[in-house]
Amino acid sequence: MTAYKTFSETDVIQYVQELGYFKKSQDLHCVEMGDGNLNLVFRVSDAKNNSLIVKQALPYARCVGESWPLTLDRARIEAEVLLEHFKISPEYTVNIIHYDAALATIVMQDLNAFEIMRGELVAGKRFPHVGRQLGRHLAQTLFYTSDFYLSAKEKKRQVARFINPDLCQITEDLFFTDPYRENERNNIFQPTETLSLELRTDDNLLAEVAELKAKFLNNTQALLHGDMHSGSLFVDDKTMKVIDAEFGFYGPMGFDVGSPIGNYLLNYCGSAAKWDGKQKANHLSILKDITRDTWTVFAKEMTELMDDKTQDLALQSPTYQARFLRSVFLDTIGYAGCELIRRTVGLAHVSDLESIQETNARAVAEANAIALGKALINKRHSFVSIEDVLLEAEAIVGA
Ligand code: SR1
Ligand code: MG
Repeated sequence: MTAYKTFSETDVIQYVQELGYFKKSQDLHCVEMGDGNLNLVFRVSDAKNNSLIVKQALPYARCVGESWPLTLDRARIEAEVLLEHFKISPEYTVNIIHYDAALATIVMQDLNAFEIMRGELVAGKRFPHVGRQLGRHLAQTLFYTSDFYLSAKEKKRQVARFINPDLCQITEDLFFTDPYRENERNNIFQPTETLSLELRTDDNLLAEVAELKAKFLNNTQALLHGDMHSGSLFVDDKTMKVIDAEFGFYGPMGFDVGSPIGNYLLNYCGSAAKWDGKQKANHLSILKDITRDTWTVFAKEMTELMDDKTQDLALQSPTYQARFLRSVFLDTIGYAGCELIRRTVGLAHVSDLESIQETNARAVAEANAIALGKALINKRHSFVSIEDVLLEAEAIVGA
């Protein structure tokens, strides 16, 4: 077994040649282009621009440094989650070509014809197909990895295979704990400080967040991607591909459905504060459509799959299935609300808010993200449909 070492660009060229993806005689070009929080990401290409991506996990969190050690097993988890999801939803999942647990490397398809969705949304581009496609991808990947479809024994085997304590702890801390407490990891924009302090004394909010965290800790409903924000989605004008599944584990379905919705709404808050007139109205309208489509397509396909394909006799009860979908809806809205708050006052910020140059506009965007996050968490039990979420966004942020 090859011992772990952190790759340089030269190492990557040698590595892909040894694996046989490029001939040893070929002149290759390699560049490290990772801009995420955790890993190295290399693009290696030949003179004809045939290319591959090599991703390597570092033994620590890249955004913080060696003081935050992190398991290399996340590369195995990422590769295996993406391979499982690819089997179920190949159209919408990046193609993993090879992975090496000891070197913590993954070789994958280069999606260089695509763009990361977050940057595109921040630039005001439109992707009307993404909501429908993501809704379908979520229904398929979550249903086929759940107790509705797998035998109880196989499901337990899969739960064990995808135990991911280090990466889950990041989410447990950054999503549900730190934003509601004093913690040196929090990153608070000065004008937002008063609002962030109010979060810490809101007893009802703290209880609702505790409930969502307990469900995240305990509820092994399906094999989640675990970090389905708009930086994990590659898009072009026709389709989308999901990448970056190192936070994958067996958890509550609503976490994977709520994360992208929280990110569309973060963009909603940012766009409403920095634009006006037609540009603002058109972009907010597209974001509402994507939010609506993600949930409604997910719910429709999940309902059909539960109805047609459920293997477990007890879980075939239509009344149970309707109750189950309602509980996923409530979780989805709650986790979307947590995402709005943690991306505003926690460690990991997003360019949807942070790239706003004008201080007052950014302060308004952040205040709205916190207010909308709180409303989604606190009021979710009174929401009947996704339209209630959109009405709440319009009432707090504008339309
Ligand atoms: C230290 S990791 C910070 C964030 O980046 C990842 O993409 C996850 O969203 C995590 O919470
Ligand atoms: Mg990531």
